[in-house]
Amino acid sequence: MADRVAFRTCPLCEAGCGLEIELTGKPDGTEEVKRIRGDQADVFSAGFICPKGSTLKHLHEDPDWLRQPHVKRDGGFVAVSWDEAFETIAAGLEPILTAGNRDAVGIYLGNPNAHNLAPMFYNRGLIKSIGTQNVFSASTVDQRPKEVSSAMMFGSVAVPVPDLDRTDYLLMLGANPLASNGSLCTAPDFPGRLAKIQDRGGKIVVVDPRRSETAERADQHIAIKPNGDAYLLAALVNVMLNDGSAEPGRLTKHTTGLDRLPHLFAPFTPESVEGRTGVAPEVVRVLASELTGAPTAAVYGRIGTTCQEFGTLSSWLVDVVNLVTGNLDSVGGAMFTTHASGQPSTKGEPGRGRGFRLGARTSRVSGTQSTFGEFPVTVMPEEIETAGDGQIRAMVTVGGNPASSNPNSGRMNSALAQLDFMVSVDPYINETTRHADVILPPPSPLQKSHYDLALLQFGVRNIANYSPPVLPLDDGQMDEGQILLRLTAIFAGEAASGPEAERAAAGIDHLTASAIAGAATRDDYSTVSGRDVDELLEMTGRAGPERLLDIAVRTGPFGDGFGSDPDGVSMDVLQEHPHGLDLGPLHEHRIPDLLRTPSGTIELFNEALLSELERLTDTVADDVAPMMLIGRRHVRSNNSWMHNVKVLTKGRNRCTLQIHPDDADRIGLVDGAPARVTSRVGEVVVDCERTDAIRPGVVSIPHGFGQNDAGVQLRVASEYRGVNTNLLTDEYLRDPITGNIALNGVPVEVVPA
Ligand SMILES: Nc1nc2c(c(=O)[nH]1)N[C@H]1C(S)=C(S)[C@@H](COP(=O)(O)OP(=O)(O)OC[C@H]3O[C@@H](n4cnc5c(=O)[nH]c(N)nc54)[C@H](O)[C@@H]3O)O[C@H]1N2
Ligand SMILES: Nc1nc2c(c(=O)[nH]1)N[C@H]1C(S)=C(S)[C@@H](COP(=O)(O)OP(=O)(O)OC[C@H]3O[C@@H](n4cnc5c(=O)[nH]c(N)nc54)[C@H](O)[C@@H]3O)O[C@H]1N2
Ligand code: SF4
Ligand SMILES: [Mo]
Repeated sequence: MADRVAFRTCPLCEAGCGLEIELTGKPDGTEEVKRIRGDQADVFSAGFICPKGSTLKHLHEDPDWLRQPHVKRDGGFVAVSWDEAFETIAAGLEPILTAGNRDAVGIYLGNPNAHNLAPMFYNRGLIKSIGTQNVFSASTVDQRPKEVSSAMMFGSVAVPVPDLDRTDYLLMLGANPLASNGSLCTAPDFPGRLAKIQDRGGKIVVVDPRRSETAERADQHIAIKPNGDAYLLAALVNVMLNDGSAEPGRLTKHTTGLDRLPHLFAPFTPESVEGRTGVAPEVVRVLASELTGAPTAAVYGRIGTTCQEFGTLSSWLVDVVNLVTGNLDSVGGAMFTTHASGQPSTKGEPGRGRGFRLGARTSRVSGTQSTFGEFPVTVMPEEIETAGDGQIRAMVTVGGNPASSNPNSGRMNSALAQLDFMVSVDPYINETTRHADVILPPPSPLQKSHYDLALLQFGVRNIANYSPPVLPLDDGQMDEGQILLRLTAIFAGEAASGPEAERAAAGIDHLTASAIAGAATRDDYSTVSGRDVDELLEMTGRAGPERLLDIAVRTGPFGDGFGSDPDGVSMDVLQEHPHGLDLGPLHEHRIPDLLRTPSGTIELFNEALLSELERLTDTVADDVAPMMLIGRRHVRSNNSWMHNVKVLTKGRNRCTLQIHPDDADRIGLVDGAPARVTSRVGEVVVDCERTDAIRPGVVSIPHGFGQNDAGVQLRVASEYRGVNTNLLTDEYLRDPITGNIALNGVPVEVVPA
């Protein structure tokens, strides 16, 4: 029997499932987790859970999860006090900061930041206090092309999500939610939601070079060639324009550029693109007529469409198809989530804004343009290696493992090894943090509060869900928000240790709260317009991230406006709803109010997109590489950092090279034999797995493995038989608009090893 049951949202992936956590008391007064199950009462996940969800207990108890700061001495790490760690950081940074150019410090933010409340609020202040232009994040090995295409069209990062629960027809490209549980589409129990589409007579089509777990369950699988998506989508538009079925409906009057479509899409006939897609013209024509003929339909693209050479163009084309089929912003189509804690599309004047500008800055070495204040990670190594004013000499990593997750790991590792100083906020000594001089470990997920500030923006329903920490901090641990505030204070020139440092951290927290509240009071269209900031801060009656969340939610679209709508949402209300607050299905007809473009319309074209369309036109008849590498995810792993959980890694080796039997026979590879895979940048030797699930001419290796490098202290993960596929991915193979890496479609050679 449990002594206590706690409820908490799972922070491990974008699905955000509700967990029911049973705890028992121990004689020393502390508590132990007995069992973790899906929370049947969760308003969004209704009991669904994947094999990773219950491993929050294992993460919490993992002996390799650091519980004290670690400092490198004589080549090894030793545990120290927090004050000592922060003093070491201040001393290590001193020569770099006094030299003047703040660009000498780079910062990399990894994926877990998007799943953690405190960093979502405090990282911005940290970046500001470092004062560098060298800001990098996992976004540019991931979804940046989709954010940019959305911002170009709608004026802010408003990413349409497929209305899974009401659609009649779902076309998914480069997404495998049966393994990933969904991405840029927050939908706990994605598999169940897909099954219901079929149960109600709808159809699911999956476009993927591999017959993925999702393709297996779909009604139709289209085995496209890697990088073929932009050509395929362009051909769909071509067919719809030619047969007159393209009909944006009510959005016609809210869109600029529709008249240019016929001319620009004329080159992309189903016949002309076949060489690039490997898809028969007849299949394209049927797909086009099914999309326009279905009562409602949604097109959804993910990693296979963003992490490829036409990332932004493919992402844009997904929504062009949603638009011309009349399915954008309407029920059952591709819709916009209304996020309780607010988002750019719910702030400022409805229907108009400054829009999106590409490349406010250019990088020092290669002149690569920034997006949303960041440079693509593809330029991080060259910024570290290349001497000159502004060369990166120190790095701060927060919840990221670029040495494993970023392209050309060989080069990335040697770049990180060249730094004068490095600080990592991270629980593990892994491929990246082994290069650090100081590691500052956050507590485990069970010791943190949670609210999916980032991911509920992409919900297939409007949901708000707050969880308090399940377990307290142990002696000697520090809250992740505090860690970030203390680090921020050091860059701001404040004290690194003692009560003065704590006061400085509290001061920065207060500034953060004032800034968030101030932005709302200065917004003429907000419910707290003109109110007094200090009064609002006082009214929250809370501290830290909870105070910030209270402000965000109360000034958000469902908020109580600090009194203006007594029935509205606040932290008090969220705390009264431990299973989450369901704010209903997605609202249709958000356009035009949602738009933040200068014209007040959906802007279909700009110079960058036109030049990519031209490149698409110019390359339509080109040959593709004879063998191309793509990635793969498995439900039991999570990027590079959960292979230390034994219950997840047991069983057969999942880090294999999947190869079609025809290719394997030609090359002379039997099942299980070692294959040598070579790309422009590196090579790996990996066990081969013959399977007809993959298209001939394509091989697949999952990422996040190969964690046995010297210095890595992950007892379970280091024993796993695997290789790092990012030794093969090429930092110069990228989407030209965003610089986002093309992790898929990497030309490789495969031979027996
Ligand atoms: N279990 C688990 N869940 C996760 C993660 C994890 O590592 N493990 N990671 C999380 C993260 S950070 C993210 S971003 C999401 C990603 O979520 P998804 O995008 O759904 O994840 P993937 O499984 O990588 O699916 C990408 C699919 O694209 C296919 N593909 C590759 N190249 C192409 C191409 O050129 N065209 C097309 N059409 N398809 C292509 C691949 O074969 C693969 O099936 O998953 C999240 N969830
Ligand atoms: N070949 C290939 N490479 C890929 C991908 C692919 O599909 N194929 N997918 C890409 C994608 S979509 C992504 S998002 C990136 C991810 O890239 P990264 O975010 O750089 O890497 P992760 O593997 O997610 O590593 C997360 C790090 O955060 C730490 N961590 C875990 N929990 C916490 C926490 O609560 N707080 C802090 N501070 N740290 C924590 C872990 O120890 C680990 O070091 O990988 C990319 N790499
Ligand atoms: S699908 Fe699994 S990892 Fe993702 S939130 Fe749900 S339980 Fe957690
Ligand atoms: Mo990701």
